[in-house]
Amino acid sequence: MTDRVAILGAGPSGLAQLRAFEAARRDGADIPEIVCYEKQNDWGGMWNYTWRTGLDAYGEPVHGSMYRYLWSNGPKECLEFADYSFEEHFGRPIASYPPRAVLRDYIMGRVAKSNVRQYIQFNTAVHWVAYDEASAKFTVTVRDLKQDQLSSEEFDHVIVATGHFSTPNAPYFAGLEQFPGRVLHAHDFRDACEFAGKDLLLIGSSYSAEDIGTQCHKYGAKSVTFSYRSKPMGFDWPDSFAEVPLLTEVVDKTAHFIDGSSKDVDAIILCTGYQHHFPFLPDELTLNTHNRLYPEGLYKGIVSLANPKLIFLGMQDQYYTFNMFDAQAWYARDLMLGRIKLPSDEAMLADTKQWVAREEQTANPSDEIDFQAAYIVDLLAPTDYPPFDVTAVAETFKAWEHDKEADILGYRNKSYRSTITGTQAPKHHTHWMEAMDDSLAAFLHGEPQPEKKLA
Ligand code: FAD
Ligand code: NA7
Repeated sequence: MTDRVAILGAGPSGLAQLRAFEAARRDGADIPEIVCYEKQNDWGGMWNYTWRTGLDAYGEPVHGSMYRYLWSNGPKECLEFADYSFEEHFGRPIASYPPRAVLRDYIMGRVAKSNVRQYIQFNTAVHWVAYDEASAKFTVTVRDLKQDQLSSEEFDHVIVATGHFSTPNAPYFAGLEQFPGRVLHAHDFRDACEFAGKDLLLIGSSYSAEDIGTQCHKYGAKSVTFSYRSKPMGFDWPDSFAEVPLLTEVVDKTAHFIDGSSKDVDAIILCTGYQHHFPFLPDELTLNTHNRLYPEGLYKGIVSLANPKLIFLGMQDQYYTFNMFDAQAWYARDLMLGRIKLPSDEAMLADTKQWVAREEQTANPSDEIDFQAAYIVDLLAPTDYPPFDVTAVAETFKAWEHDKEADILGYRNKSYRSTITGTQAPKHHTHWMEAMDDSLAAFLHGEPQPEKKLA
């Protein structure tokens, strides 16, 4: 096959694309020539922890938004690969909520067993993608960060797998510039210990606010106040937490809220989400969307309606993660191998509109989970991805939602059954609130830490 494919990014989505091609190659298929560009010095994407914030060693924006002590915020049974179980990777069943290093090890384990690393050019940042109608080819311009050199190559397809949780959405609030403490976005949050003994204000009411707030509490924050724009999270928080409506202004250390209440705080963390940001794409190829389950402009949630040879992976708001990226990558691979044919532009637009309309009918997390499950079932139908009970995973997601509602600080002590192996996960040796060491060694081999009794 003479086609050339560029994969931008070697995080879970880019690696899923490499794995999908590798599976076809092993089955005897003729696969295209692949080049994967990754600006970090290793694969793993968001799951690589970095202490850096702002710019990296070469002046590129730091990709990482993950922080120390980050544990999976959903059961691992909901993100398990159908072709590589946790049990296969670790050689035994493990608990349902692993910390970051353990999940990273799992993602890496699958690709390390194939020879796909050879396709990746590390320390290489994509700077521009152009499409030429006459030749029907893309030109991808990259900078070799170590050599500080630009170069360009031509491709028939471009897969954008650069993630969308790296460029902060950072709104302004009056008085922030005179606030005497730290003001930061969740993207730059690294270590909860910095905030021990402090009164914290977190703006936002979604995953980042919830998780950073609970981490800070776990590592000794004095109080955590969440300020919401639309609605509170509504969990049964311990006494040192509060949920208040939106911040209006900050005067010295005092935060004022729209209901007239106020609170003196030591630091402010903007947990206000991220922008889909593609500085390497021209206007006519870019994806304009907010964080939603079915971004407009993408047929099957992946194929650009602006140019169907341009594919985006992982651009959805995510319940399903790694296994959804696999479904997308298998579908995208089969398009590029000619196994799946695209319908007319009109049919692609009509199909996309009906999914977008369907998303708009969702009213609660349970509907959203069912919606994303239906999307994945639709994607997988024409592919040879191994059997994967998407609906059973949706039920596990609903159990997770329920367990969170019941106990926001204790839900990570629960365990669930793998739909891939049928194994019920063992309980972890230590309750999450007492598990202060988030290393792989402590998780897999650590001694149980006794549960502290509340005074
Ligand atoms: P990413 O992992 O973001 O990878 C994108 C890759 O593209 C990176 O390696 C980056 O360096 C590279 N890249 C970007 N721009 C360029 C460029 N111009 N040139 C070259 N390379 C580039 N998911 C879960 O399943 N469970 C969790 O518990 C969970 N917790 C999360 C916590 C936080 C704080 C965040 C931010 C996300 C969390 N997620 C979680 C979601 C997470 O984003 C996905 O699991 C997954 O990492 C997405 O994979 P991706 O490959 O699409 O993007
Ligand atoms: P999300 O899930 O996109 O949520 C963003 C939150 O920020 C949400 O509560 C928004 O409120 C809030 N927001 C956005 N803009 C504003 C302004 N201007 N003022 C106040 N509040 C605002 O992002 P997260 O970072 O929580 O999660 C992203 C990923 O990171 C996720 O997959 C996790 O696993 C980790 P809204 O509800 O829209 O009113």
